[in-house]
Amino acid sequence: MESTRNKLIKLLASSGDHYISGQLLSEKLAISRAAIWKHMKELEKDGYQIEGKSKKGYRILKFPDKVSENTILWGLGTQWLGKTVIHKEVTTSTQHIAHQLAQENVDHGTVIVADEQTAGKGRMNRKWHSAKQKGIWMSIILRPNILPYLAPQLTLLTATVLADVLTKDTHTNPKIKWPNDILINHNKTAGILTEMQAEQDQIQYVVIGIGINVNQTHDEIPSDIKKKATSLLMETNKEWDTQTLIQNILMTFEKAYDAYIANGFPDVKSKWESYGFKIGETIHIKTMREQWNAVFLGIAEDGALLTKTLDGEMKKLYSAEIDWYEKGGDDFAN
Ligand code: BT5
Repeated sequence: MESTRNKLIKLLASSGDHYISGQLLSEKLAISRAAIWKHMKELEKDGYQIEGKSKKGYRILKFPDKVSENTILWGLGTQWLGKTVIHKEVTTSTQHIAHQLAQENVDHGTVIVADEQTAGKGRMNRKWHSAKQKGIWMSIILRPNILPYLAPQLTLLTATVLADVLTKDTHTNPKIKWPNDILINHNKTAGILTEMQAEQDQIQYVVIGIGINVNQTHDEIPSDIKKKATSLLMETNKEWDTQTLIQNILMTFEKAYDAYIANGFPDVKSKWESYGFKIGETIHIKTMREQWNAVFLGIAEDGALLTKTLDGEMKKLYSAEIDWYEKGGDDFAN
């Protein structure tokens, strides 16, 4: 059920610059005027600036520019995703919190968002830089009724969601580098980390971690990733409201996920391939033990990387790192 706070924000927002009287608010929300005043004080803590004038009523002067549980929930048009949002100003990693909560049986669709992570992580425990209020650092808990071996498809699905939202909202031209990187102009803007807890043929839960560089300037990108990372600000010369992006990601994710559960992987595969980086070109593939060059054909029905080696052998890969050959250079860039 929608909370009183959400209803209150909606009423205030819908009256725009006009005042809405305390009397009317208390009638519509069926609470006392003292209770309304208390809610107003709470909203101010979330960064809303509200003007209250005697005889006239209340109006919003400024919407929050910081993320909080309430500001994400407000205006979030989803059915099940993000109905519980947990926001932390600072945490080690939203993945850690998500695992703890998932083991305590929180709902499918619970979302954890942080302003800053002190131990943000990538795959194989690599470091993920997550500076304060510079990006989106969030984890989604899912309890999908699919076989565990299909869980990597959720990474590919998430990548298409991020690519869709970035294309639509920021008018950039994102590409997906298999399996989990979103690149803009060849540089990494976002990464996805899918972790799973499963028993035999049943998934207990999946945590999808999403990291997006939003408002870092070139100088704020840490030196170890300067050559290969970018942010939305750097690509568009514009600061972006992380809250709106989070809401759009959650709304787009919910639709894509529901369609995937209903119809399977084919639509995700074709969308992924429409954003796929270097499809049809020669890439460099590295696994723990070997490395070689091959033509990247696309992704298989199960989400694996589909390649053809230079001597014509088709190969499906489930776990590998890929680089690409920069024309005219001696090196493979990553
Ligand atoms: C990823 O791993 O790309 C997955 C990143 C997932 C981050 C999210 S944030 C919310 C949630 N909580 C977490 O703790 N994690 C998830 P991988 O493909 O392994 O890439 C890691 C590599 O990307 C690092 O080794 C660096 O080279 C590079 N890198 C680190 N921080 C970066 C950043 N902010 N932007 C771009 N590249 C970065």
